[in-house]
Amino acid sequence: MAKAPTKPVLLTGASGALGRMLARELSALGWTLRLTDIAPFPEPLPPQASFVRADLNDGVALLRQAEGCGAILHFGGVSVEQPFEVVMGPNLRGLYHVYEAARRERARVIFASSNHAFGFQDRPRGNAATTDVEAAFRPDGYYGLSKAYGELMGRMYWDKHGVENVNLRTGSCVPAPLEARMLSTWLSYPDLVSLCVAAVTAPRAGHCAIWACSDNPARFWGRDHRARIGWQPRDNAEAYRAALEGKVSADAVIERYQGGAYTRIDYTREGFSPSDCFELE
Ligand code: 15L
Repeated sequence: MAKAPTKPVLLTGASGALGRMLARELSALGWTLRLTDIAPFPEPLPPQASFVRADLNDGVALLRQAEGCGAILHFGGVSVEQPFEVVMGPNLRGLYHVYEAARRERARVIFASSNHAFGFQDRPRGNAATTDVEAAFRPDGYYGLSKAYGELMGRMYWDKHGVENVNLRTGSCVPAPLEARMLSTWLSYPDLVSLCVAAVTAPRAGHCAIWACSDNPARFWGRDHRARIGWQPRDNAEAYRAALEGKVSADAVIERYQGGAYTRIDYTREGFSPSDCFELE
């Protein structure tokens, strides 16, 4: 593993499942962490970590938290599909606050983007990983749309202000896959940790995007910028195949698209059979 960063690293969303896991694992690697979340940190603080409770809507709090930091791991905000009004504050305004703090500190942003920014991309047929890094955003709801906005914000802050950013297009980051779709989308905890380490410590990142799933033979996603930061996942979901491959829904929309069940939430494009509407893409 790379040497610990010389400057502190700010982790937003620290009280969530991924935030707590990252806080524990990165601290064990000797990193100095500033942790923040709107919710209290529910565990004893890891060594060399401090925690401040803050709302992403509070730009001044973010600026204070980021002071002296070399990187911001941005895992905060709404992490599932919600109405626009719920998503807007943390995921749109909050992201602006993160980027302004990064701009002031000349810090790199590692953004927890999501596969749901591409949720209406078709699943590939067979086992071909066909969706490349340049694929069009096809958000499957307001949450996915906020992630597309976040990636585009990274594009703009790199082009205009030279703020480096690595966009992690996260699949399903859970301890073990739970359904057939996750044979494609699963990202193991150890692979997320190594991805964050690579994203923070790579000498140069510019603006780049990584399909953040483990080395799953059934993954949907192809080429990305992982070589730039030197990341290679080690785990894969195949050991779960026998238990999970029958765990599919009976819904043609859910099974057709990469975003799975998120595509069905508030879906009102009725009156088309799936094959009709797909001809008009
Ligand atoms: C995500 O982006 C969500 O944060 C997570 O809760 C899962 O739904 C995951 O995507 C997924 O697609 O499985």
